Amino acid sequence: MNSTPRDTIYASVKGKVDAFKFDQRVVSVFPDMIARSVPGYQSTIEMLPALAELYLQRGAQVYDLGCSLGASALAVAPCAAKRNCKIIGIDNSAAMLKKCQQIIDQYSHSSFIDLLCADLQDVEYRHASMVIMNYTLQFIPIEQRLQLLTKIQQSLLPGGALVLSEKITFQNPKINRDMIALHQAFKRANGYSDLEISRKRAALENVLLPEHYSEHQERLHSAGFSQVEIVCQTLNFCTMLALK
Ligand code: GEK
Repeated sequence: MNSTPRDTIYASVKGKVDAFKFDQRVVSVFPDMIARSVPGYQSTIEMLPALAELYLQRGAQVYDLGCSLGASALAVAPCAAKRNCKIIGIDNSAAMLKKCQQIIDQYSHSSFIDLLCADLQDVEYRHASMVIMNYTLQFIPIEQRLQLLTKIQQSLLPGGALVLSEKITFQNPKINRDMIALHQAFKRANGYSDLEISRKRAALENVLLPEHYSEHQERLHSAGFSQVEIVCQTLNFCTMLALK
């Protein structure tokens, strides 16, 4: 799968579970954690070069919001280099960004990527042709999401696009329960124990706040996006495309 250290953060039975934080402990196992926890993560990253070919405009900026270790930024970097676009990766975890810089420095397109340690809500976005927000909006308090998405929409040039990936919920209670069970089966198949699954769920309670697709769709339209579609979905994780 990958050669990074294995995520065993929630394997221990000891102690109470603290709220999930993107700290050094998470950074050191992050590629393994996200690959084994998020169904469709790899496909989402693999789709980005083709999306970049469609939406990157010469000389415009690309944002990777909640860039973590730079997987999304690196996926669009070859296209950004070709079209002379600057990619700005933003994350508010200093530990993530330090490791992200080390990873990016190993790639030939690293000069096209700048990293910024900041809260997404405090940044002034400008001259963007593509904004990527993969599994990050879910960590922003729900009542602050519209303001952030409106700022992002306003920063996009005509023809610009937002790629938004999120964990989602389902309106029908049985389907919702079944999707959660299928997600747990995915994690179990990837080697997480029932203990690890339940401790991680407790850590993410009130930290990761998923919403139904229709709530995203409505909010994206309220933020000014003209078109909103799902481009791919695996169980309770989906990637939406919103056009200016
Ligand atoms: C990937 N996109 O590999 N401001 C800035 N960063 C934030 C904020 C905030 N308010 N809240 C959370 N983050 C990546 C994966 S992970 C998703 C994204 C996950 C950052 C946080 O520090 C973390 O690095 C990232 O958003 C979310 O494609 O772990 O489920």
